[in-house]
Amino acid sequence: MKLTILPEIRDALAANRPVVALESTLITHGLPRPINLETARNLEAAVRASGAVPATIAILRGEIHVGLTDTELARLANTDHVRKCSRRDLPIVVGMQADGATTVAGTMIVAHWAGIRIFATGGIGGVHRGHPADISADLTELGRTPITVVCAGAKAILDLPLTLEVLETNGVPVIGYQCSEFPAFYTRASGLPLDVRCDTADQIAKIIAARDAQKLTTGILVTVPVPESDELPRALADQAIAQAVTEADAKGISGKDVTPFLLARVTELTAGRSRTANTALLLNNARLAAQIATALQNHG
Ligand code: PSU
Ligand code: MN
Repeated sequence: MKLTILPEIRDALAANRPVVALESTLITHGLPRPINLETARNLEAAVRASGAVPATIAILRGEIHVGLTDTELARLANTDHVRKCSRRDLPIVVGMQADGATTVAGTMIVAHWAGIRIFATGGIGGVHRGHPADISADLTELGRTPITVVCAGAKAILDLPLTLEVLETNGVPVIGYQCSEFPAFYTRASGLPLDVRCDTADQIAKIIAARDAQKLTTGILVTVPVPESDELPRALADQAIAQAVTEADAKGISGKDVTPFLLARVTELTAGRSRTANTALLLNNARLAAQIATALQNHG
């Protein structure tokens, strides 16, 4: 299988220097233009500023790219109808020579192929509210691919208790970074307890190293609350989410369109306040992922 890996990333991996994978569905389906491109660039810069090499993952005309040039990043951010790629979609986009943006699930798979161990994103997919059979492929992938995903929890557009249950079933350790409750993306807490709290990147690296020594192939989820200064008021977030979920049900939106619809609608309903939170937590997660990737160098 062919991977197109940017030389800088290839060199870093060969020299065992820290690399952080970044997803592309948030660029094509998660954020509107033009802040999608701006955010993608800022995320790469945040990883660099924290001492690691960023690797944004996407499929361009059927080629699997690990790291995008700025021209490629800009093209992806401005292309319509890019396929959202989880596990089932990877053979389709490559076989059809199409463009694909990787979700958390898709990014984990490609990062693992490339030998990258850490990946930063905003929120993971989960179990949808009122639709317990709509379980994101992200949760399945976390159960089978040994990548550590740094996120701000899952948006409360999802059923958070059921999401944690599925992660437990799939054998995924869920770590709170400087927190003891599952963060709810726009808000810092959900009242749902986590498996363990770690206060340093080094502690997280030790858990990753232990998983590897045990030859377990499960992923690890690191959750980091949105910075306090950028948190959304709980009532505003809850109200916008409830309305968006009701609208999605009324419109009969299903399958892979549910998450993009809810994300866009919540942004509208919070009049851009959710955007500040979203950007802040993404940068925060990218920085922590770079610190974990760096700490991992001392733990095999
Ligand atoms: N949650 C967010 N922003 C996002 C996504 C989730 O707050 O952009 C994207 C991620 O790429 C995630 C995907 O992997 O949506 C989950 O989609 P689904 O629920 O269809 O599995
Ligand atoms: Mn789904």
